[in-house]
Amino acid sequence: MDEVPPRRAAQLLRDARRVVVFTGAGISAESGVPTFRDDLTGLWARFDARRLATATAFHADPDLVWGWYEWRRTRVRQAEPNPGHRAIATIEARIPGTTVVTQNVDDLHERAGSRAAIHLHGSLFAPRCVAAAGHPFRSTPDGGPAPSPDGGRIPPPRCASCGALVRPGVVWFGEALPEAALTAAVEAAAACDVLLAVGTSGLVYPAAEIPRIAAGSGAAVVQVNPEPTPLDRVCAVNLRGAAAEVLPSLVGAAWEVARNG
Ligand code: BJW
Repeated sequence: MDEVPPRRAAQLLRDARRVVVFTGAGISAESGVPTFRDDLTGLWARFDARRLATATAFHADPDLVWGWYEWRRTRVRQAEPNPGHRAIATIEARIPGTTVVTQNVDDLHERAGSRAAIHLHGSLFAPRCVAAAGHPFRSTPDGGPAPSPDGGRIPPPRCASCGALVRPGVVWFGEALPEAALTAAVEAAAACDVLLAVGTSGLVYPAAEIPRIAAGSGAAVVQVNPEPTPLDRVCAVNLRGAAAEVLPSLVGAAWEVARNG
């Protein structure tokens, strides 16, 4: 970490009126949800993204892809928000002009108390059919076969409205991000005083533009990540550490600063 407690970041947060918290898989790592690109523990260290996270892969082997996403959905259901998610909900409560923008497809921000997180890459909990209309699919919570990890096949259900295959409601490589979500995220980033970038490798576009847009518009970018990332150079402060430790300490320091000075 640059400083303990991170005084400069705490002061930036205390003085901010409009904050964007931009999160990636690292925020959920300490809840037991694997990241994508971490060596050894990341999903892409164990699974081939080309066979699982593209529309082509789904059409080639829908049972494989649906089974993998059911396995991940089950893992997320069993996970709990960690102190990092809860610290972000505290920032929202303290600074009403806060927007949470996440690349994550889990629901841990919501379960920690965040009100209206913008999901740039969709959700594990919003499957829809593959037809152009994309009819939402209402799943029965625990109805289907139990998912098994490492490639257990499960046939996807069919859409009750049109009979098309149901697919995970996430954004795969080569697919457009949901337009309203991306527009809202870009607008919030362009207008904020402080952007907190938490637990993202900053490698996947267009989401990775969000902190760069904030920096380019004059915001102070504060990054929380145990590792260096390509975002380091646009950051005013880099806090090297795990989100579940750094964020509660940052929030504590911000309002400690507010009380003392
Ligand atoms: C911790 C921690 C702890 C660990 N505490 N931190 C420009 C240049 C080059 C390529 C492109 C470009 N523009 C577009 C592209 C192509 C592509 C792309 O970006 N490719 C790059 C990988 C090269 N982008 C796309 O295809 C996007 N679509 C698109 O561009 O469409 C164009 C279009 C327009 C109009 C019509 C049609 C098309 C879509 C991208 C979709 C990404 N989807 C995924 C999968 C979602 C579903 C699923 O979950 O399976 O989204 S990929 C995966 O990466 C997932 C994530 O949201 C995303 C970002 O990953 P994230 O969150 O940063 O995680 P990691 O693992 O990378 O990093 C974790 C970090 O946490 C690390 O830094 C750790 O150090 C840290 N950490 N423990 C804090 N305790």
